[in-house]
Amino acid sequence: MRGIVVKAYGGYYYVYNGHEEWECSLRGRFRYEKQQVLVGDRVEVSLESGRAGVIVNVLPRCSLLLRPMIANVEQAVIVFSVQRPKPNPGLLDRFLITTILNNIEPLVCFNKIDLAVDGIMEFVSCYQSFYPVMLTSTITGTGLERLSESLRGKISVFAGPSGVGKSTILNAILPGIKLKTGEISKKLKRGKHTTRHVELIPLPEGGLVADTPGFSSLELPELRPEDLSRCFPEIKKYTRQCYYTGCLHDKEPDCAVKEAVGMGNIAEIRYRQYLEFLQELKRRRRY
Ligand SMILES: Nc1nc2c(ncn2[C@@H]2O[C@H](COP(=O)(O)OP(=O)(O)OP(=O)(O)O)[C@@H](O)[C@H]2O)c(=O)[nH]1
Ligand SMILES: [Mg+2]
Ligand SMILES: [Zn+2]
Repeated sequence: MRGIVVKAYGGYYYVYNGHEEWECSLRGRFRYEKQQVLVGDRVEVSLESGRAGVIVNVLPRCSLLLRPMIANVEQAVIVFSVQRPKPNPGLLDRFLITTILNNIEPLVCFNKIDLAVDGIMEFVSCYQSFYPVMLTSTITGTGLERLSESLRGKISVFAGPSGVGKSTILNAILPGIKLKTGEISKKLKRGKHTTRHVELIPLPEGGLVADTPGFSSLELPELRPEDLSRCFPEIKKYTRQCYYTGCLHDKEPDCAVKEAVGMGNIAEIRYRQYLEFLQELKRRRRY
């Protein structure tokens, strides 16, 4: 039988074949070879009685998300709330870069739009032209149906800072699921890291989705400074028109990217974020 590992704990791997779940152990050789079996891995199982089995083979991975460790993720729903907590643009851009470099499709979800404040749509629109963006509220129900449709048939993860409403959204769109959610701490206006373990949940109309614990910082992946512009679709569009090949769009003259920023064709805030990451990658290189 073939299936996907949907959760792992206590030394057992739970393998879902599209209909039912099997409790599996690992064949010895995986332990010698130190090959890790991860949630999301497609595996071959030799069946034993009573819905138990042994994982005998792990098929090659299409993608690997490191935090949390999940294999074969196709889509990352990157959730930020428009308020409580306020979005952190730098962190959103870090999530986007990580996703793109891991061959995972990003979908940006701005949640809690029932709390929307002035100016937020301007921020949202920086992303709307270049990434799929959805606006949702679990209070009014806005956008939940569309979001649910975009999960169909894929392996998705919900990622984003703590307290933005990832688990609440999943509870609203998954019938019969009750993930733990947390109150926002009044003092810190932050979440309290309610979600802790990783599990892929089967969707009624096909596909799997994982809720993940929120985090508030994210290292940029291994990346050469000259490759950073590939991770900003709106910047990438202009790079071939720069005078210098290998232009980093910082201090160089005749830079088409800086020109586009000046004309308002690239959002200032995204360009400034690009420069900040560029410095970070250059510093890293010096050590
Ligand atoms: N106003 C408003 N509050 C929401 C909305 N969605 C979720 N919340 C609230 O936000 C708080 C945090 O929600 P969670 O779902 O626990 O957040 P999370 O992203 O899963 O947080 P972690 O598991 O810690 O990463 C809860 O009090 C929810 O009721 C929304 O659309 N509007
Ligand atoms: Mg949660
Ligand atoms: Zn340039």
